[in-house]
Amino acid sequence: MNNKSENPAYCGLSQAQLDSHWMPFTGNRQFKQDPRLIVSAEGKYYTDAMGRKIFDGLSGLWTCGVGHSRPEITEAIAKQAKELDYSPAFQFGHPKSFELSHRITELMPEGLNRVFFTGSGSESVETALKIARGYWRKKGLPSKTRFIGRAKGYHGVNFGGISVGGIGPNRAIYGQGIEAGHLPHTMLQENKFCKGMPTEGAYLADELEEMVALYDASNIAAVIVEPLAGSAGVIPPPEGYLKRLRELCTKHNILLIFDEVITAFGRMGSNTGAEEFGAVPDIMTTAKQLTNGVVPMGAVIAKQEIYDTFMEQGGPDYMLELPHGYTYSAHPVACAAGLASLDILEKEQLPQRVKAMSPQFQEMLHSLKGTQHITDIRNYGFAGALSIGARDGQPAIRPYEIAMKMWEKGFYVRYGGDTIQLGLPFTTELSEIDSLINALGDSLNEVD
Ligand code: PXG
Repeated sequence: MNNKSENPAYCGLSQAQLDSHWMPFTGNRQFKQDPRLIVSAEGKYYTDAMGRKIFDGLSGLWTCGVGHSRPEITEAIAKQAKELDYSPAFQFGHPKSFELSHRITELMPEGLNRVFFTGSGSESVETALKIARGYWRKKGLPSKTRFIGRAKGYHGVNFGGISVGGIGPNRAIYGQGIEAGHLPHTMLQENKFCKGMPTEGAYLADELEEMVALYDASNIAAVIVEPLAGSAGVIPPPEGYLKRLRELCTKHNILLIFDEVITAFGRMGSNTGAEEFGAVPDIMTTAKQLTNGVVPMGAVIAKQEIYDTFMEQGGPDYMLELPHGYTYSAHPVACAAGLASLDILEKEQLPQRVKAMSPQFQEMLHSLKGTQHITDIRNYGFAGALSIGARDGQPAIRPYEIAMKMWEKGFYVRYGGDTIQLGLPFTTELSEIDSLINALGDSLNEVD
């Protein structure tokens, strides 16, 4: 059976078992030669196959801010699975979806009060784009179909999301997408090593005027941006940028969508990025921290006027108003996880904790300035990233090597493109930030 079970790192898996799983966004060939298997998690730490404790420096994939295996969440989902494991998502309901949607609206900026459930961030993005196009049709403006995204944006992996997304390699091999234009990104040379929000760059929002000149507002449905770009390597918005974008969208009758899959529910030190950065979108997409990553779930939150437009134009009452939805929309077990997770966030005042501790995280992260290979450092709330210089023209090699050094030292950090990313659990202590930053400094020095 070609069993590698004599090596505990393989958890008794055969090569055939390893090969059978085509892993997402993973170097499959490398991984299967040297698997990094995680077998359990508690609080801020994973345990790997060798029994080593590993600090979760990205809160899973920006998902698990309140910590792993929280009994409040695991008990809620066990109870829910026993009581009502699944109920049909279409034409029937269960109480928890209404409790959770109302709960979510309480955390939203004023006016965002209609919640559509999905199964992931990518599905939230597709849902938001479809709502935007449908909305304009219902308003009698059917030519408003084009979307404007932004360079370096990440909006998941489905066709709408990669079309508005601005990360080249995620689109390169997939051919024709949907019609989209892209604003420039906001990573300016003069903002390098800036702490928190850069002061320069609000003017970049004015590029929307160029898009309007090019496509005409009568053909543009919506602008979609992450308030803080996450996957591209934690790019905080320049001061005033999002407010300017909001004003321009209003001026030209274009919907504004904030993709808050990473920024909603605490990571910025507020309930949402919209709240933190002082600009309210027409539609917001969320996922990840909504259930603390325990059960897949996303939510799209729309302004009431958008919902009302669909209701008013919905035909007879027995007809559905939005021909869209997922088998797992508002899954009862996900709703139970969401309610328990948001309870913890509120009871333990975790967004407030993130806000209070982020200046210390910022100082410790920026203390790495001057360490070899670092070309930029960016941060906001409990999100931070290092840009790493290329070796022999290859930008991705050093981040990979640094992340592997970190893994050996007992720290999980994310590497992608030319960056190393940190997304601390919301309960992280100063001593843990200190150890993490020290290990990062050592790892950077150990890499050629
Ligand atoms: N929008 C944004 C802003 C995201 O960050 C998605 C949509 C898609 O979500 P799903 O649930 O379909 O994966 C995301 C996901 C990283 C990293 O390393 C980021 C994401 C996923 C995995 C890794 O920054 N973001």
